[in-house]
Amino acid sequence: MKLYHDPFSAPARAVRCFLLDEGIAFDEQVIDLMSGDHLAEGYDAVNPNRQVPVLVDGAFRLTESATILKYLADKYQSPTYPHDLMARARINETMDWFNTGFLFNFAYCLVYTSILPEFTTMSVVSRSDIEHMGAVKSRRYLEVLDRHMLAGHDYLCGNDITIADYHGASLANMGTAVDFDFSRYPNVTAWLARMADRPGWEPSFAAFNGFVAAMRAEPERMKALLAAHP
Ligand SMILES: N[C@@H](CCC(=O)N[C@@H](CS)C(=O)NCC(=O)O)C(=O)O
Repeated sequence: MKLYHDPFSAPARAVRCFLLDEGIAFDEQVIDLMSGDHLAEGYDAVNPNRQVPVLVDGAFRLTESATILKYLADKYQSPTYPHDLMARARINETMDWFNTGFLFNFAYCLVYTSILPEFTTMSVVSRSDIEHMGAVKSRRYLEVLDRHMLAGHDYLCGNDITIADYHGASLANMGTAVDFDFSRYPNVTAWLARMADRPGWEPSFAAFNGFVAAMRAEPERMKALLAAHP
């Protein structure tokens, strides 16, 4: 089984962290997005979307992180994706929630507007509209996450960790790239700290944390570096 990933991809970090936590053996290949490895001839045969992560299991190939997590949890009978109908529906609902509204508003409108060249090079008018949407709408999603989804228990779907936590925490953690202040959301803060204690977290997030530290130390150099990416 082989994982194609880039340590700078949040969905890829979620999958890699899960594989390491579960002690599942896998081969890996870094597809360096900054160098344009995903645009290289031949990578479209691995993933026609030219994205990471990709999981290849024999002749079988998956290209969506949430589906990869579900597949791995089922294949290895992990308790992080229980078979009980309602427990599973709650996990699916949580992952859909992160992949739709949360991802769009928090990642695209709030985080990416500050770091990704596709956004930072936009005209100031359109960019500020998007940033406004990111700030306002993300607040609502984070309140739901904090006051409902994480209220009264340690993980998203109860007191036991599930694949939804790997998926959601990796997406929410992207806020560190823009120094997002989570202190208004104490349950989210505690949950992210809990996830950061997982054994697979440090090896999966180290490179991204290094990038965040470099962004803080040398923002202009890092922005130029990102702007040069293909
Ligand atoms: N829905 C996909 C999203 C994958 C995705 O957006 N990957 C990004 C990195 S975070 C990528 O490979 N981007 C390269 C590109 O789109 O050119 C998933 O959850 O796996």
